[in-house]
Amino acid sequence: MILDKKIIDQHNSQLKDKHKRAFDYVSGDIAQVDEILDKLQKFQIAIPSWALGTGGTRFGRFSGAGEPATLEQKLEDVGLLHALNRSSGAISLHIPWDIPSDAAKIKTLASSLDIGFDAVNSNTFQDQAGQEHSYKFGSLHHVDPKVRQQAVDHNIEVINYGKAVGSKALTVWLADGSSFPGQLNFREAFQNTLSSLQEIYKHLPEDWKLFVEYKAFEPYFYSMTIGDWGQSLLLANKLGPKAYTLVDLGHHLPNANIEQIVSLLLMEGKLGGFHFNDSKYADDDLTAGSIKPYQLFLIFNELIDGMDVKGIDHASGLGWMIDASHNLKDPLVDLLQSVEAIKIAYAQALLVDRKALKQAQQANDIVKAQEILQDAFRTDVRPLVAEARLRSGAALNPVQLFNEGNLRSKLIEERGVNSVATGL
Ligand code: AOS
Ligand code: ZN
Ligand code: ZN
Repeated sequence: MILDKKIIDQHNSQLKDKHKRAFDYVSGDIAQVDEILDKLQKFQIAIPSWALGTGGTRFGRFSGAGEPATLEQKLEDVGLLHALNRSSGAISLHIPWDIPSDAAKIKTLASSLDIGFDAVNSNTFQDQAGQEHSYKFGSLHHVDPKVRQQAVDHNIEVINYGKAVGSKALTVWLADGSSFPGQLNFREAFQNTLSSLQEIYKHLPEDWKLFVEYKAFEPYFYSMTIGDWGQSLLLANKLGPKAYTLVDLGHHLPNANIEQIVSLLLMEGKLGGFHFNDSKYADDDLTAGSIKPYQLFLIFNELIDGMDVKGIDHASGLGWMIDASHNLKDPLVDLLQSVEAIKIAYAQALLVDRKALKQAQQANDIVKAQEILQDAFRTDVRPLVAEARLRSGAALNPVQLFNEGNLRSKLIEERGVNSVATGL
């Protein structure tokens, strides 16, 4: 491990006094501060294997140096993030990019780093070498039953890899859609998708969940066969109790009210997983909270409200994950920033005075309601998030430590400049 506990302690003792002043200042006015810190310590956000390397754009890819070239190295990267923030305790694998050929070895390595395995992801949006049928015109929705069967078989294979490492969920995201009117019969495409998913669902272990991800457009620009939360929910309801909708924040048409969507999905007991990221236009996969932090806060505000009404555990009740792609920043730094932004939004939402908000709503006191929300949003909760990290043995300022500890240079020393991650 390139990050010694001693280095973390040293870093923390340097920042200790400044942190204490900031923490005392903000916590002085918060009655339930220990309860909030406890929740912050428990809250974990899974890291997708494909975000550990530099992503590309349509126009090119400028790989960073010292990227993880193997699954073992990807686990080590997540282990490093987790050591820095104690909030990234799981990795989400993507098949075929991350095949755990020796599952026992991979599990041992993961547990030595104190990380678990989040949802496994299938890939029917690319053709793999030696594959019999092409996904050029889709996978689970395809007009040809042989192509559908091949895609179903792949998903079953992914479940088996997931079982081997101890995952408990399968995420299905389909690049199935059409770019021209008339290309597809919508009803047939939907029915084909449903029957393919039903086949996959049959192979899901008892204690597993199936997450159905939707996306408004891209790679196809006229229609997507699972294009919005309505279509995903329709499928999840028809599939059964183990199927849920997965919300990726970047998969909506511009200005969609995502907080309203998550609130209703939660109400229906059908909100399963999350792909956190941020965007200005669509599926930009930018750092969480980098463009619309107020939206992220409003989403958490609805999540907490809904989870508390239903008695759902904040830390484990839903699948929290980042889905990002970095082509300018160091991917690890970017992930640290995303986790931080998510925890900040969570902490702010925990501060909302829910009783007072309810009263304001009942009295149609709009001004009061806005004041309550914005009062929480404008509280600087960074010292709370830092204190939770300190109590968990992590770094007070993970990004600073990553840079000052020259952690990327150490990874380059180990792996070489030209080490490039597999993935998109
Ligand atoms: C694609 O737009 C989606 O967000 C998916 O979750 C996808 O599977 C992921 O980006 C990995 O390829
Ligand atoms: Zn996603
Ligand atoms: Zn996406």
